[in-house]
Amino acid sequence: MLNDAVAALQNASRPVSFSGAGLSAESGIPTFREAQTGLWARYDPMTLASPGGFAADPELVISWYNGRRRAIAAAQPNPAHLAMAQRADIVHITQNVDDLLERAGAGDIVHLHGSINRDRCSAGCGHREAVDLAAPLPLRPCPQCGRPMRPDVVWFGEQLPRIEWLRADELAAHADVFIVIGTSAQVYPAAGLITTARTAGAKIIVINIEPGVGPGIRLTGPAGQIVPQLLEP
Ligand code: BV8
Repeated sequence: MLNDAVAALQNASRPVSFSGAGLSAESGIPTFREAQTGLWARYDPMTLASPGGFAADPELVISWYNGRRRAIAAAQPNPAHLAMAQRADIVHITQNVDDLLERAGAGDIVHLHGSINRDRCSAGCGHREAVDLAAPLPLRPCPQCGRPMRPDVVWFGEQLPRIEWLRADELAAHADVFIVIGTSAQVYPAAGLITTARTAGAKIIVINIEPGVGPGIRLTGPAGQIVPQLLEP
């Protein structure tokens, strides 16, 4: 299976990767659907990562994000991030909001669900600010308009950023190899990119710690082990 995947990638002219939370799991970042631990165990991430959750308790949501920010600041890119960063021929589409691919040195990354290392005005006045992940600020007013600042990520029920979505859709529709790394493929429209790529004739390579079913070449195991074997044969 690995040899088939390596051969497919060696013959590819338009390879694209599509990653989810499993890519950052070995950097110590809990995946989105892993049971939340500690004080967050009683909260549903689907609620916290939503406009309704923020409206109901903005301070709770900001402290959830700031805990994730500090964990990401303390994390390091793992061998999967580093191997992906070495392949400038592969465009990386990710659902992840962390900056581990950037910190690994990857250049061309399409963040479908935004980035946790930025805040934006919750009222949409356009103000954005970089966030120091190691020392994130508490809930605070937008310096432009006074409404609360929020993480610059896409919450459930919110549209994906138009430019990133259109680019990702175009990439999936023209990829000849589509490498799916560490995602449960349950969140749409992002997960629909896999069908787009397959329908367009791309060879699908799926890397996941869980043995799955479905078409394509399935490489079962941790991304930190499998991705370097695939990208640095
Ligand atoms: C939209 C940013 C429409 C925030 C995220 C009801 C109401 C509203 C919307 C909906 C609804 N019902 C359905 C929807 C659509 C909804 C959706 O798809 N819901 C799902 C849950 C059914 N989608 C949306 O709401 C999207 N917007 O539809 O807008 C619209 C239209 C018009 C006008 C207005 C609106 C927006 C979705 C974006 C949500 N934001 N993140 C934040 O992070 O705080 S999504 C979140 O889930 C993360 O980004 C995460 O990446 C993503 C997907 O999850 P995965 O990455 O796959 O992570 P998961 O834990 O699930 O899986 C990990 C995988 O890794 C597993 O397979 C595991 O086996 C594997 N793994 C683990 N360890 C390893 C590993 N693999 C390899 N190696 C390892 N070591």
